Amino acid sequence: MSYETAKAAFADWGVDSEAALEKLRTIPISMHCWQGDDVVGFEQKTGASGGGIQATGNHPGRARTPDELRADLDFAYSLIPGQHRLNLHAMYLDTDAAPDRDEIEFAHFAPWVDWAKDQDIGLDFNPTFFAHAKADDNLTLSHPDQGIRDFWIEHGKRSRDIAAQMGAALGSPCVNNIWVPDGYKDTPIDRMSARARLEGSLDAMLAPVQDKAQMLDAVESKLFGIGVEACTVGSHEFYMGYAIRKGTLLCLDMGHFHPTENIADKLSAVALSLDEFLLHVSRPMRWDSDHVILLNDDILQMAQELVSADLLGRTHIGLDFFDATISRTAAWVIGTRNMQKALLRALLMPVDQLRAAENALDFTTRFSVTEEFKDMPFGTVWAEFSARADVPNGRRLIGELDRYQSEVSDRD
Ligand code: RNT
Ligand code: ZN
Repeated sequence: MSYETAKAAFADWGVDSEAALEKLRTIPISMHCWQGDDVVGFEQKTGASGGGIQATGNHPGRARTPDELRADLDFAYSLIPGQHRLNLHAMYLDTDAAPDRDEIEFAHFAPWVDWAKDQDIGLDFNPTFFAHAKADDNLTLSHPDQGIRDFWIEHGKRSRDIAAQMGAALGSPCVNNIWVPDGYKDTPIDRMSARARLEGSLDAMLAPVQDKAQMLDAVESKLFGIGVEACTVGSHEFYMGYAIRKGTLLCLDMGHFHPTENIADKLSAVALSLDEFLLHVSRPMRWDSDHVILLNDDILQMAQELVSADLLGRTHIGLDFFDATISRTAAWVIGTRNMQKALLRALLMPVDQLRAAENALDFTTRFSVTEEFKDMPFGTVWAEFSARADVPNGRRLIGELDRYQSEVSDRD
């Protein structure tokens, strides 16, 4: 089918496919650096990431150096239509110095900023509160020991400064997302004190005022992690309250809720109390397994909610998955494109018609239009979108992914 035919088919439903393409072009997706190297980072140490998160698999091609990771990213971005962002973690510093977490500085990330400038890519940032001797007990900002808390508070403050400098250098606010693994394997006796300590540490970290044109603070909740099954100190209720009181962004990770909870449903609920959010788009399978996102119902519903509730302007879309059993660059490319495809489908829905039906309690029309729309030629519009961006699809795309994977397969 030609794009013109598809365009006419959508127009028949009152949907403007040109407007959808134009809108999609402007939506940046923050691609996470950690899919490229299984959440290892470039500190002078090796080993598991800890903190209850785990990349599994040993597919060849893991990026071992910042240069390899940037090469992999350049390749991935070349196959993703549009202009996107990179989400860096503090442990991905690029320097010969070996600063501890409480010693990191903007200079340690300068090569990333230079690269981002060259590629016209915005940067987001994360302090790293795991994979460190002082986080071995899965307690950081809520640790009973003031000295350990202070160490992590300093790391968090420095991360905020680095994020602000990145935002200033690139002319685009850098979202600095705070996630700590803190929790207990077995039922704690004093959750209250742990949460009060976390709150106190966050207050200290967030006390220095930063310019919102340069950086935005976000906080990420979690239900449980491996090793902290009984209690996560920074639970959803904890951070929702905190974000509302302090005016930070709230980060909703799709893997951080009970599997039957629907993140798409949460967006409008929190949107009434918060200005902006960060999404960690992920795919939990039975637990927070961080599988690569598919173009499945969860992602489609999320995209639809962002469009129909008019939340795109208040939402920073970040990805958070890591699979080491498949080509890491293919995971990035296919996962990020899936997010874009979901947004495109949402932008091509006859939202006004569906809303009018719902308001008139005509649930039959809402049902039948939604189902009939599943046969619309979304793929043809996507092909047009990628063709305009000079990005391949289908067998050509897979050929490119295979070619690059075979080039990096002799690493390690
Ligand atoms: C962990 C959180 C967190 C991490 C990254 C690496 O459960 O989802 O966002 O995945 O910070
Ligand atoms: Zn996350």
